[in-house]
Amino acid sequence: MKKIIIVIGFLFPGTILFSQVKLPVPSASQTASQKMEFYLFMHFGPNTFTDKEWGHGDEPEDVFNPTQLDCRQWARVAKQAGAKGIIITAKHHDGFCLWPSKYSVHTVKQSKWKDGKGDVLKDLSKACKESGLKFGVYISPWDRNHPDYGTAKYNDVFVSMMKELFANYGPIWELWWDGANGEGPNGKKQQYDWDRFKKTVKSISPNTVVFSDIGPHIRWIGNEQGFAGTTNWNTLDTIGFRPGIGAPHVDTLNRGNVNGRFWIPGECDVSIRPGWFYHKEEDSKVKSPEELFELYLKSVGRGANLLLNVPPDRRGRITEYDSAALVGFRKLREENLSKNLSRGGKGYLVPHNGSRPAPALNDGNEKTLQNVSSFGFQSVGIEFPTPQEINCIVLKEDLSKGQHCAGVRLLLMDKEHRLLREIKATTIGHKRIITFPKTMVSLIVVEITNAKGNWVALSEIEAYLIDENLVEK
Ligand code: FUL
Ligand code: CA
Repeated sequence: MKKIIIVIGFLFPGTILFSQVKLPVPSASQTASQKMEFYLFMHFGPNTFTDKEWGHGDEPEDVFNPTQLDCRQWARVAKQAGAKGIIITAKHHDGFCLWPSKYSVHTVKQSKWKDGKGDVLKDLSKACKESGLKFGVYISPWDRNHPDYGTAKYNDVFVSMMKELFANYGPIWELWWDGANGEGPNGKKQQYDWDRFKKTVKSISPNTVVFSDIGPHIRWIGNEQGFAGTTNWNTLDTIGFRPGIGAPHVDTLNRGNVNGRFWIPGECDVSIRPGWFYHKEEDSKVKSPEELFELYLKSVGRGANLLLNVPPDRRGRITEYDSAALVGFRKLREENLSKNLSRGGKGYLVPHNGSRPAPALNDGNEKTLQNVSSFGFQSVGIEFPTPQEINCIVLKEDLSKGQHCAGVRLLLMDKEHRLLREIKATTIGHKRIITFPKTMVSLIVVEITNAKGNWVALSEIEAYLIDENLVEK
C-alpha cells in the first residue's frame, strides 16, 4: 500500500500533498475538556482541620466539622474566576469520604458534622449544576484508613466507591486518580487493578475524562508548579507504564511524545497557596493575580489545561484572600486578552503564486480553518491597515485530525516589510500564547517550519497588547 502511494505521489505530487497523515485524535469528550482550559481543584477534608497535607487515616471522624459549609459560595467564586468546573477531593490519602459511603466507616456519616447527615458531594454537585459548572471528583486509590487496603478486596471497595459516586452524584465530567501508593493501616501496599478501574468507569460513564499520571484521557504535566513544556505534544506512549512510580519520566510527561500512540493531553495542577489543603498561616501566601496570569501563560498558553487548587477553610468557605486573587486574575485576562487586534487586520495566505485573502485566520471563529503547507512554500499572516503595537500573539491549531505543528516561525515586519522581530516556537496545540517586548508592526507572517504531515490547520492568529509586566519572563 505504502509503495503504491509513493508511486502515485511521484507521478501526481498533488495526491500526497492533499492527503494528510493519520495521527491519534481526541475523542469528543477530550475535545470538550480541552476547550474548558481552566477549572478549580478543591482539597478539603480532615487535613483542613488538623493542618496536615497527608493525613494518617487515624484521625477521629469528628475532626471534620465545618461550621458554615457553603458549596454555593464555592461555585460563585469559581464562576467569578471564569473557571469552568470544580474537582473535589471526595477521598484523599487519609481515606475519609466526603460522602456517606456504604463501603467505609470513615466518612461524613460518622462525623458530628450535621449529626452525620451531611454530604459534601451532594451539596457541591448540586451547586455546580445550578451554576452551569462541570463537576469532577478526585478519589485517591491510596487509602491509609481502609482495613482492606493492601488486600485484593480493596480493589472491590475502590470499584464500589466509584460506582456509588457515579450513581449518586453524576454526571461526573472528570475523575482524578493520583498516583501515590503508600502503605495502608496494616503496613501493606496495594496492587492497584488499574485495568479494572478503567473498565469500570468506561462501562458506567463512557464520557468521563479520566486523569492519572498517564491518562487514559488526560495526563499529569510532570510537576506541581503549573507549567507545561514549551514543546507540548498531546500524544503519549503508555504501553508498559503505570501511574505513580511506573510512569514515564516527568520530562516526558511535561512534553508528551512527538510520535506518541495515544491522545492524552496534559493538565497542570497547581495550588493558589503553598499547600494543597487550607492552612491559616498561608493566608498571606496566596498567589497574586499577576502570578496566576503567569501560570495561565505557562499552562493554557502552552496547550495544556490549568487545574488551579483553591482550598476551602475550616468554615467550609473560600477565603476572601483567595477569591480576591481569583477575581483579579479574571480581570487581568479580560483586560489584556479581550481586544484581539487581528480582527482589524487582513488575514492572508501567500501560496507559491501570490497572495490571497484568508479570512478564516482572523474571523474570531475557531471553526473556520486555514491550512498552511508544512513544506515552507506557503506562509500566512495578518496585515494591518495602520501599524499596531503588540506584544502577544495567540496561535490556535485545529486538533480534530491530530496535532501537526512541530515548528513555527513568526516574522514581525514594518510597512516596508523589513524584519523587526523573529520568534520561533515548536508545538501550537489547542492554544499557544507567545509574548515578547512591545513591537510596532504592520505585518505578522506565520511560517510552518516543521510539521507532522503535509499541513497545519490554523483556526486563528490573534494579536494583543498586554500590560508589559505580564510579558512572560
Ligand atoms: C498528589 C497528592 O499526594 C497531594 O496530596 C495532592 O493531592 C496532589 C494534587 O496530588 O498526588
Ligand atoms: Ca477562524
